[in-house]
Amino acid sequence: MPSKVSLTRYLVEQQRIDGHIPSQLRLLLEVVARACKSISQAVNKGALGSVMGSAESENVQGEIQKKLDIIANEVLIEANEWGGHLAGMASEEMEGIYVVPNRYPQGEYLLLFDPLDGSSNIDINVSIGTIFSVLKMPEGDRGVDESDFLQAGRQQVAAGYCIYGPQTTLVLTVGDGVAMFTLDREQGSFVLIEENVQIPEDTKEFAINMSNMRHWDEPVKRYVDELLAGKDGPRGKDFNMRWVAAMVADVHRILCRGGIFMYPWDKREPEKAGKLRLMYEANPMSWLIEQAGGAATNGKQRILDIQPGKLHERVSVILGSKNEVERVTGYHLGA
Ligand code: AFP
Repeated sequence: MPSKVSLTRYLVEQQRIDGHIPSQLRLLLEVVARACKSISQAVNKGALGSVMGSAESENVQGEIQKKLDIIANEVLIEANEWGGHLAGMASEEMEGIYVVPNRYPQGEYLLLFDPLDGSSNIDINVSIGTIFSVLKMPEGDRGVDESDFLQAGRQQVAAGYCIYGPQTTLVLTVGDGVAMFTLDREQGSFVLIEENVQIPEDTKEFAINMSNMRHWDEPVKRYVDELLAGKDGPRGKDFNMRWVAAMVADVHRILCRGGIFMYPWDKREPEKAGKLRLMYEANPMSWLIEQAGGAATNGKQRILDIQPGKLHERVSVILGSKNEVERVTGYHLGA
């Protein structure tokens, strides 16, 4: 490809040359990217745009919503509802699904998103992001309902995120590897910065919220203890730790230089499978990670094979450099 390739051109080539995506999906991804551009502008304005702080509401997970959570959700709904590519949407911030009103043309795709991941970082000017996942409506289905969304992650047809950090970067897979595009604010377009992103199989960097250590399950404790033991321990090398408290930023670091990210099940709320959401966070991120040569499990099973039972299902997440993920998974399976 030539030196400066826009997202539009990349998608057209995916459609035309490689035959990977139908035109409706290409147009849908362009709309998602445009919405991310608007969210990026709102994020950049910060206090100058009156977008900081909490709204006086809770989302379906019982978490206090930030003003930007609500703004980002509205931007994504409004940008996508009339384009004719979608049948419905589901968001971490909304209790039920959003069916595209019948005054607009109906499409064959379903869009799921976490409009603003890492909300606790908004007010302190640290990276946050939008995560999205695209599924196809089941064949022959007439009329959208929640059950149409309950598809395993391996059935995604596109997935990605947009990180709002020092740069705004959109990371995408349509099942043909992972590509990264940085927003060129002067041109107003996303420009390809890397194709065929690959995660090293080994790493010396891990990401986990260590304050939960006393609540972890035995296999996670064993694994992290071994990392902490460093050069003199069973792993024979020193490990470094990072935790941004925004999955989007931790996963972005792993796609850039490897590492392992864990938000495992723990004993704080044992009835919950984990903290992170399967459909809005774990599935899109797991597909990106696998497409970049990494692995993603819930400790026992490949995340992309989990059959969701409900829209807001939670899951334990272990993803990143392949050999490390296999090791922790092995500990869970008793190896
Ligand atoms: P928020 O969007 O509610 O801030 O949650 C972010 C998140 O779901 C995920 O992006 C982080 O990895 C994780 O929560 C951080 O959780 P802790 O605050 O428990 O470390």
